[in-house]
Amino acid sequence: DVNPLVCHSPRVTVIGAGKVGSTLAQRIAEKNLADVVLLDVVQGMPQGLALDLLEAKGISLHDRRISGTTDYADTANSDVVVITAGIPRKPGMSRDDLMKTNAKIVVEAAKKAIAQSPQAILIVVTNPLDVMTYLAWQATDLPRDRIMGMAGVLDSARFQAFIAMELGVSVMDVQTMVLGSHGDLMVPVARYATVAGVPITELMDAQAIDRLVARTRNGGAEIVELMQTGSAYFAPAASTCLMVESILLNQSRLLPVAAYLQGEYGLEDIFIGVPCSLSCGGIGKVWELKLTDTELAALHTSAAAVRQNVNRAKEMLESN
Ligand code: TXD
Repeated sequence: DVNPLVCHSPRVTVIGAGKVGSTLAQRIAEKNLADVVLLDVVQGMPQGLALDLLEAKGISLHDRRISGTTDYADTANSDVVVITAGIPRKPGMSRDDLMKTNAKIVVEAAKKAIAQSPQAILIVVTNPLDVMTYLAWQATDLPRDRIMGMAGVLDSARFQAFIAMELGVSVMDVQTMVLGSHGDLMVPVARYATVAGVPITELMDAQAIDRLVARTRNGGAEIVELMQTGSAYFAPAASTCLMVESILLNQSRLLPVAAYLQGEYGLEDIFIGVPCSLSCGGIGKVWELKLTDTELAALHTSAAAVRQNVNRAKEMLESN
């Protein structure tokens, strides 16, 4: 007789075995966090990637099971499901151009995955992020603590990297908090950015801060312009892995994630980036920070754009 508590390995399903999905699978396995199921629509591709990752196990020294599939039945009983399926941005494309194609993909993926793993915590990564997370929530009817979108961790990591480079300090001493939607209207809160506890407003002038804030807002596009054939995936996968880790290890890390709001920050019925603690139940708490009038107005402007796009996406889905 096996003890189910001892013998249960956590299981993470990653839907979409593309750049972000496959890099995420590698990180989760190599950090020994969970067994990973990679699912994609392209027959053979997730199986091939899983085999490739499996063949590296002896060198990267972990024992996690990694499998690839095109069949949702193989994802059953996952603890966490991450949706990265979709098409990424091409040069000149806005995140919203992706909306129609990705809306259909995400709704289908969310429904099929949660049907197999009704207890799972769902993390959406596909763009446009805040809109896709809302649609996935509607499609699954998950309680709000078990569904969220990844964007704020990535945007904060970018802001963190730019501050460290600007000041010539270790990135490990820099802490940042980027709120709002994942897009041009995101809200990097400079007041809450610190270097070893010192607010950056004490360490650089307003012009420099504005420049870094602008680069953070443009962070995704900067990489798309350079790469031409795809979008960023190392930092996005690392950011998603951090959320998965905080959940699976029950760490309660305070991270900005796209969460369903019910009145917090004066917003409701919307998914948008706010600070949350992530633990084994998903979102343990949505933290309501004190924002200045300007910061709150920026958050509301970004929420208004998300709301408009959610409505457009719903119309697109209803029209065919
Ligand atoms: O901060 C963030 N949230 C993001 C979001 C950061 C980086 C990337 N972001 C978005 O993630 C990006 O705009 C895309 O919408 C997704 C995935 O980006 P990635 O760079 O990984 O794209 P790829 O390499 O094209 O991979 C997408 C995979 C590909 O293998 C497809 O075959 C697969 O998705 N796909 C599907 N899988 C399962 N089911 C369906 N229906 C499906 N359709 C496509």
